[in-house]
Amino acid sequence: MSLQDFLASLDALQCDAQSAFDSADDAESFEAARVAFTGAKKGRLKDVQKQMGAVPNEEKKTAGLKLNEVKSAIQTALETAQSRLGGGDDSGVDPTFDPTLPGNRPIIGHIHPITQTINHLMEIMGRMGFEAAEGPEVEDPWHNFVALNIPEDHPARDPLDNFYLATAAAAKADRNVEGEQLLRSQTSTVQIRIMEERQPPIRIISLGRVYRPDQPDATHFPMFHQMEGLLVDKNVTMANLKTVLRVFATNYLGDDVEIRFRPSFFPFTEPSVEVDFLWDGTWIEFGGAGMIDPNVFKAVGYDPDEVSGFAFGLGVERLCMRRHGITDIRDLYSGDLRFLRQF
Ligand code: FA5
Repeated sequence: MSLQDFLASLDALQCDAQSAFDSADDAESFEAARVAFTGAKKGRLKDVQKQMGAVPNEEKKTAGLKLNEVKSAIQTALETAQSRLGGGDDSGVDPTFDPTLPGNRPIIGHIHPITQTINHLMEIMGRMGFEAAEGPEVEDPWHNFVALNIPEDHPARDPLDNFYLATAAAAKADRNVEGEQLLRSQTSTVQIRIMEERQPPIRIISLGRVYRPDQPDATHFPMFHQMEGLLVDKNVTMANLKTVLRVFATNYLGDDVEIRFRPSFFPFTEPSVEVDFLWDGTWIEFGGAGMIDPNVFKAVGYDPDEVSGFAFGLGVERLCMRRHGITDIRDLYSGDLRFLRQF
């Protein structure tokens, strides 16, 4: 068969197939056209393809190219007819899709119990007029220690009790850069930052993460949260501190909570106390508190003869655990959703 004859039969095939698919107006006529032109056994395309064997070898390349063109034109005509008639794969409807089956329930996000506790604490303290304030988690020794009346040789500054950061350059030189910057070990840093920025009267709380290289156990974790409170004004007394903490505790844990101050020591408060709450028959230490030390007022440029104030710092995890009956702090950070979804 000459190349010309082969190309002519391809043209005729394309022309006939095009008009058959274009004029198909129901499933039956479409199916008839499909079998007649593209059918695996008796389809005309198959026949013409067979004839290519008779085209001289040196002209087979041209013949093959044309054959592919015609094949894809017929396929396009078939698909166009198919989608016009609303059937087949192009309809966009998956034939295995059953709209009557129940849907997949989406997984709804969940607020972590510590975040829920933080929101709750802010709400209670907000009702007593305490405004939320924030400070950085990476701190300098001035805000974490010096301004808080913690001198250079104080054990609280020991490298073993803090997460000091190595600067890139110092780390490269393998130098000990203790004292440069650290992850804050307490939220009391925010007291300093706020007093440096503002003048009294001040009434703030700060809720955030703090870090200590503590061995994890049921009540300790190396990263935990504190709620810092600071009130500075004129004639502030220890009775004001106790009232604020009592109102807080009864709002958070219930009317039957009792509060106890135990004498203690913090370099930045004088006098200082440990704050315990009695709840469900047990006394538990929730944090520390006291009247702001005159040296702290001096460090931020306040006159200690003019102003007075109190501060407290409570462990947020301990508060959350007490309220929800959680017995191991590590459960809060295990990432186990079966545990977290309970709250
Ligand atoms: C302080 O951090 C003082 N800054 C508190 C303070 C503020 C005193 C203002 C006076 C004025 P302390 O180190 O005791 O204090 O920690 C306070 C509370 O944090 C503890 O009572 C406890 O509830 C919690 N806490 C301490 N270490 C951990 C830990 N590793 N994991 C979980 N909670 C902790």
